[in-house]
Formats: sequence, structure tokens, C-alpha cells
Amino acid sequence: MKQYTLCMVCKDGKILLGMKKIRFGAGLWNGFGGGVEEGESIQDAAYRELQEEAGIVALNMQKMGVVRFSFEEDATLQLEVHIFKTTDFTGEPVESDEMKPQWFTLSDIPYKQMWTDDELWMPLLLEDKQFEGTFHFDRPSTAEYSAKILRHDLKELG
Ligand code: 6OG
Repeated sequence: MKQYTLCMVCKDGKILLGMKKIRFGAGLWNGFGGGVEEGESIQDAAYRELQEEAGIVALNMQKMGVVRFSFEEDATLQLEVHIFKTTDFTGEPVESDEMKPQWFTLSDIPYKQMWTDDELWMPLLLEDKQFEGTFHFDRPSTAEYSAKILRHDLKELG
């Protein structure tokens, strides 16, 4: 299963999300991340992707969870996403080719314009609880279509 990273930046009671402009998940707000490269550790990939997509350098990176995604429409599409949280960084978020960053207050997270799984695990991440899960969707979300979760399993660790 192909491995990806996803980093949530949480600082001063706010969360930094990016509007994804291209590829998988375009038109949705998400954390910053992407594919782990050959020979690269998952955590190194999380730092690299955050810098490439948001222009900031994380000063810490906590592993919060791993979620595995599959899709009824396409059995070959399977992703293992390693989710991190960072609470401090250097630099100022800047728009990249992939992402347009914006801060949201925690009471104002735009779940309606995010992947449908996020609303289920994000509260755990925000409370510093580690988790593991699997989500089986009908088909991928787009700006116009919200993927339906057909089955899921999410457990808090520890
Ligand atoms: P690139 O297109 O940059 O990597 N991703 C998901 N994120 C959430 N919240 N839910 C999902 O449900 C996701 N599937 C993939 C992982 C894709 C980026 O999108 C994330 C990567 O950060 C299915 O190569």
C-alpha cells in the first residue's frame, strides 16, 4: 500500500489548512503532505512535504495516527496515510503550486469541504490522542462530491 504523510499545524488555538489546488483531493481543505519517497523515512517526508507545500519548517512533529483508505469504485486505489501534528514552526505560510494556506479557529474547521473521514479523527488529534483507523469509501471526494464512508473502524490507541 502506498504511504503518504499528512501534517496538521496547530498553533495559538488555530489550525492551518491548505486548499488543495491540484491532483487527489483538489477543491478540499486538508493538512499538508504527500507521498513518501523511496529511501526516505515517513517522518522526514512529513517535514519535507510541509516545507514544500506551505513554506514553513516544523520545529516538532508528533505522530498522531495512521489511517488506511480504500475505495469501492477502484480496488487498486489504496492509501496508507501517516498523520502528524506540529505545534511550532519557523517561517510564514505561503501559497504553493499545490496548496493555498489559511488559518481556521478550532470551532470553525470547514469539515463540509474536507475529506469525510477528517471529522471523525480530527477531534482525537486535537486532544493529543493517538489513533488508528480504516475507511472504505464509495469513490474519491472532489470539490463537487463528498465521498461516502461505506465502512470504517477507528480506535484510539493507548
Ligand atoms: P499528494 O496528492 O500531495 O498526496 N489524503 C487524505 N487526506 C485525508 N484527510 N483524507 C483522505 O481520505 C486522504 N487521502 C489522501 C494524503 C495526497 C495527500 O492527500 C492526503 C496526502 O497528504 C481518503 O501526492
